[in-house]
Order: sequence, then structure tokens, then C-alpha cells
Amino acid sequence: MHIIDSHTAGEPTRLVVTGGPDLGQGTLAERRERFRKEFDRFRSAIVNEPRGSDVMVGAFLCPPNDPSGVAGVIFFNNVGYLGMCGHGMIGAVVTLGHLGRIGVGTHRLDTPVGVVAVEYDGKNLVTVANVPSYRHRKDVSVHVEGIGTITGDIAWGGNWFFLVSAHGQTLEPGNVEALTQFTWKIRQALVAHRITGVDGAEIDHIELFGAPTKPAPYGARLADSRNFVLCPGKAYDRSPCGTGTSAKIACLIADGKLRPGEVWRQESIVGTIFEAWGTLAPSTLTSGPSPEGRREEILPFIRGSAYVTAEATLLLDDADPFQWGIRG
Ligand code: PYC
Repeated sequence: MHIIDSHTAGEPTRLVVTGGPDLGQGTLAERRERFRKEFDRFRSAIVNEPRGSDVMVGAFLCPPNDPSGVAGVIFFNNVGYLGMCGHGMIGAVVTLGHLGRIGVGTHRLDTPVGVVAVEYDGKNLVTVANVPSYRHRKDVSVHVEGIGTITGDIAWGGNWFFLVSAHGQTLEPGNVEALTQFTWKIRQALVAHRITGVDGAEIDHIELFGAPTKPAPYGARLADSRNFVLCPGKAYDRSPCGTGTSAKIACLIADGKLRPGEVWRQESIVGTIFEAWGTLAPSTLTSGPSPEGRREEILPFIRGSAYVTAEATLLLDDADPFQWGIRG
């Protein structure tokens, strides 16, 4: 498999350009299911140790199902598959630019949760028009073992998030071990209390918010907020998390704290920044599949930069006991 690595705001993406399993035809959601059921060992071989690490996000390039798309992408990590991935999409676009497959301009890419449009500057900067995002439930309280009651919002930004502002934690890079334990306990409590996204979907990303520390790009003012995001396989996102920031924008607009089109600067735990904003979806009230029925959706935009860091060929040796990676 020919792979190209990049990082977006510090978070790595490994794009599989050629090789890997033949996922056949169908929607990207159908092909992701085929990947999961029949070829999951490839996921592990690509992102897990010894070739990768818990932080690595894989991006499998395939032909789009949507005829207007330049490519389809299936994102995955150390434990499974993602819906969308904001940092991963920015990394994939910059890598396609590096390969000369796309140039300056607007392009559409297919994902398992919908088509996203991207605007690429031909170098490192990408703006992603992400899938429609929305808050599912506001102020949901859960009892967390050893911590007490934690209250947060449940929102969709291409993955499911539990967003917590009142947590009493210090959002500092030196505190990531404690933050990881804290957010992991919240995730376990949500599972134990059967608190889910729409249709029983597991909430597999936990996001804490706190005060910003870094100046935003193009100005002296600080970012609007700093976050810590726990990913499904217990790694934390080094970037501000594109889908998590989309979920945050949906909550802010729903609360009237951010106007449609107003820019939000989200700082990550390592001090990198995504700029983001949201517009109201054409029909802002959409009947969703949830029993709650109608929901207010926004169209989120995420802007960030990625840098290509390596090109390599992954070798699968039948004699290697860890040919398919070290699986947890
Ligand atoms: O940027 O959306 C994102 C993301 C999800 C998991 C890691 N990064």
C-alpha cells in the first residue's frame, strides 16, 4: 500500500493512495461496512503499531459514488471507523494537491455520512463545508463514577460528541493524562446510562471546553475557546477536531451565542487553531430519523492547514507476527 502521511494542526492523517482492499461499488456507507466486516485487518495494519500509533487516523481513498466528487474517503482509527473527520479531510485534500490530483479551487469528496465540499488554496490551507450538524439534546446530566454529576450537550458534527463546559479541569498539555482519564470516565458513564445520539448511536467523542491561551491567526486577539477532545480509541485529538468544532458551532448557534456566519476560533489542547462558522441549513428545520422528530441543522465550515510529512510503502509480510498490526 502506498501511503502519504500529513498532519493537520498537529493531528496525523495517513492517506492510503493505492493498494489495500477492493471495496467494490455502492455508497461510501456501504463500502465502510464492507471494510469493517471483511477487511478490518487492513485498518489495523495501516494505523496500529508497529506501523502507526493510537493517534494515527487512516483515510482510505476510493472512487466516489457521487458523480460530482473527485474522490471518496473512508476514515478510521485504532479501534474502528469514523463518519467524517475534519482534520483528516484537510490532510487528504492537501495530500491530493501534493500528488497533483487537484488544484486551487472547490472540490467535492464523498464520505460515509455525506458529500463535503472543500475549498483549497493550492498549498496548505483548506476550508471544509462539512455535513449538516445539529444539537440533539441540551444540558444532559450523567452521574460519573468517582467524579459526580457532569452536564453536557449531545451534538452531531459528522461524529457524535458530548460537549462539556463545566468540568473543573485544567486544559493544559501537561495535564493530558488526567484529562484522558476524566473524559474516558464520562464516556463510560454515557454508555452505562444508555445516553446516546440519534437511534441509539454511541457517543464516542468527549469534548471539554475552557479559556483560550493563543492569539488567533491574522490578529492580536485570543482564540474564542480551547478544547480537549477524547477520540474513540482513548487518544486525544491534537487538532481542535473538525467534527467536534462543527458540533460546537451547532450548539453555539442554537443558544444564540454565535450568529450565523460569525467566525469562531477554536484552539486545541496543543495550541493549534481552526477557524469555523456556520450558516443555517436551507430548510433549518429538517425532519430527522430521531423520535424527537424535527431538528435545527446548520452547515458548518472549518478552515485549517495541513502539511505532508512522509511518503512510504507499507509492506505486509506473511512471516511477520504483527503483519496486521498489534490489535487491542
Ligand atoms: O477532526 O473531525 C476531526 C477528528 C475526529 C477525530 C479526530 N479528528
